[in-house]
Amino acid sequence: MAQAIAHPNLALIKYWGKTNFKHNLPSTPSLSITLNNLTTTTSVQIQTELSKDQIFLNDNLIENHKIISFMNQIRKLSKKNVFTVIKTKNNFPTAAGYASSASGFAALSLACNQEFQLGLSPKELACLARDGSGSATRSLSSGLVAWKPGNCENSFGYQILPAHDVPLAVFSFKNTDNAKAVSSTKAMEQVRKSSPYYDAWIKSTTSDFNKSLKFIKNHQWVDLLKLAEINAFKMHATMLSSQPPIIYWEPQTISLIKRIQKTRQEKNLIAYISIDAGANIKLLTLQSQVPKIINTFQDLSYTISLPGEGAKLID
Ligand code: 2P0
Repeated sequence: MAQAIAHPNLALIKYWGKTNFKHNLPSTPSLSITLNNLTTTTSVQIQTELSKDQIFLNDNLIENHKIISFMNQIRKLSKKNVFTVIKTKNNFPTAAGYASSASGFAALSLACNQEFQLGLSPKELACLARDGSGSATRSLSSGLVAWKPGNCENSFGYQILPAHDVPLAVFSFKNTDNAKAVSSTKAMEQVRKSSPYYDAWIKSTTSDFNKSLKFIKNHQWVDLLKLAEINAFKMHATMLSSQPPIIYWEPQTISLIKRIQKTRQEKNLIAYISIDAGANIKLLTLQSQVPKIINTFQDLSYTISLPGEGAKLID
């Protein structure tokens, strides 16, 4: 049996749009921060008597076509026609509002590499994780992680700065329990097909990505966070302009956006907003501002994450 852990990541510059669906090749470069305290633990065990994979999520037997098709790819790669028991657990406090596909496929790729003795290099592993779910390629690495468009062999997540050199913190607020109406895979495709702003988004976010690398190099952390907020809203603008429009936000999302914008001005806080394909808000700040932010949002429920490590095998 092989077992691995991985953390989710939050994109500061968003992956939104694909050039290839089978391999999750992105049309946009992205930049993310791996988050330390949210964890997926996944074990994979080959069991020769099985005739299909058995997948357990938090102890419940589930059907998951994305995992099955990923395991088919592993069987092909390894030339071993065997099935497995996969047990995966998320420790995510429900308050976090993170999808588990990034940490899930990062941990699964690592565990499969070991259990099937694939002998993949870190780059090959990062491409394999990307095939499972695009954002998973970024969860293999620690700290700030970039991922550029390219082909099957050269589009993968790579570290820009290790976790201990990144002075940022992320508050994940829980606004709503509503399940996502449209998956991000589907939403990306709808936007590509129907938003008149899609080409402008790709151009603009590519420029944001290049700026973000400069900000990191110069330690312009506040500039980086401001840019991340602008980038997240631009991504949502592509959804509002698609047909039919995709609106992930709930009324609580808007009220928290307004509150953060108002409070940061009044109290001179470093507090910027990021929102993924969902209704929950992430507040981006500097670690030195964490006590002030805690003090300001005492009435709300949230999780605080610091920059985290990449995926690794465990005993
Ligand atoms: C991101 N998202 O960069 C962006 C921002 C959501 C909004 O990566 O289709 O679950 O499996 O490649 O990785 C969510 O997309 O999509 C995502 P697939 P994935 O974090």
